[in-house]
Amino acid sequence: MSEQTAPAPTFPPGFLWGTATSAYQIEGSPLADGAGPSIWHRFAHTPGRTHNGDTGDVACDHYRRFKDDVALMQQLGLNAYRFSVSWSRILPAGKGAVNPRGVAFYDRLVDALLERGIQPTVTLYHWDLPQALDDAGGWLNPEIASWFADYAQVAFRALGDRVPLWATLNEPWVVADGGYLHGALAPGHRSLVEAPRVSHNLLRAHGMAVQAYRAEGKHQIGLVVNLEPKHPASSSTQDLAATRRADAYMNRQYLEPVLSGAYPAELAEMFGEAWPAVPDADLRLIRQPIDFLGVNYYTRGVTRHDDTALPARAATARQPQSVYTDTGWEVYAPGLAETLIWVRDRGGAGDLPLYVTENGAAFPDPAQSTNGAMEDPLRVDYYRGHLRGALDAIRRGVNLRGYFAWSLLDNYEWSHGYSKRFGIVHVDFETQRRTPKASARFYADVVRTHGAALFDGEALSAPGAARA
Ligand code: IFM
Repeated sequence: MSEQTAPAPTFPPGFLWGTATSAYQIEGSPLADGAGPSIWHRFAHTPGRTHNGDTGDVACDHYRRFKDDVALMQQLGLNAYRFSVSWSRILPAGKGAVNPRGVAFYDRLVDALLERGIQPTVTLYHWDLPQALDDAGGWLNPEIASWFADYAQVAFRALGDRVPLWATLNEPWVVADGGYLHGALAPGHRSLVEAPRVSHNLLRAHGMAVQAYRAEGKHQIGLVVNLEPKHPASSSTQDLAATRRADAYMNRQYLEPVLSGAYPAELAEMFGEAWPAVPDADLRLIRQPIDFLGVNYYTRGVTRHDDTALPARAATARQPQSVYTDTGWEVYAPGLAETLIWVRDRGGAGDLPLYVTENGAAFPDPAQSTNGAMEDPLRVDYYRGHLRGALDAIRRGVNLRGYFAWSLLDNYEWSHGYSKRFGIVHVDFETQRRTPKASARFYADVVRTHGAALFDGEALSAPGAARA
């Protein structure tokens, strides 16, 4: 086919263009104005748990600088923002008395966003469980489903008149795997028995919060999962079986109960005696109709058999030809479209609206150029590749409604502390100065041109030809 000028490739009207953050990673002031401590407060203050002993005590000081950060979003031309509410800011003990000053912070944030034409999108749980609830068993206590629904109801009543899109949980797989199986994340447990129980309680909590939303809410509610296409490292029977297990463990463990009402059969085999009995009533609770699915996509997993890597007996094989991020993740842009299409066709989502609720990369600090601009070419390439992937998925009929870059700001990357920078805006943690990187300027261009800037400098092939 000959090269010729084609109409600019565009994203659909009404597409949400945003960035995503989470409370503990950016807010700072964790105990201000009557807030209670969260498990991350305790974990980060426990010696030896985080890189360099870093905590979220100050983070990006967003709690006090949120207006400047919202102004920055507007300067970048963004029309949406995904953030999380800190449960223990608004319910210091996790349940019971509401802290009006905590609620007031999110009120002000939502109003500031709306004043600048930016749609707020709230995640109710992004890993910062109130410490008081952890002291009562946390995600291991089945009562947590109703504690979560009660907290969700407080948030819906306070913000639901202005927030049209709600997510219950962010990345339940990471909560269970990182927090209860491997212990790298709060609360730092290491137990094969606890992990599936926690996953199940997370899903029950999701179901009860969706029910609470139906009783109160006027708009849309969904779940955010992190997904990775699992590709076999070889065609050996062992690697193929490990790939199926890894897929069931990471990708299907949450999607199938929520969308289809059953756990993948592989899980019971994988966990053996650690797998809990699952009452049918729980599965019915978990399978509440949702309005959208949020997909966090970062990388793929080329998978090989490894008996020592429980529970899936699967490990990720390094690809010598690939670029890797600072968190050790392979850059694999085709995986975004592959994941979205998989979710639609085989993950059970069908035509459910999808959002890319996180996508981004940590690379070392960008160099400061003479004119003060921050150059981060690897991150620009990452976004170019993945945004082309998002467009490719839309062309292939995926009902994709929005994209959120992770993250607006360099921030607190959990147990890595401040050593991994995911921001499109650089943060000097000494001064709190924000400086947009080249990736922020690139993203702003993509948003302004509805995608055409993804192909700048390239001859576009004829309409209908694949460009991604
Ligand atoms: O920083 C995290 C975020 O909290 C959840 N998703 C992945 C990001 C990068 O690791």
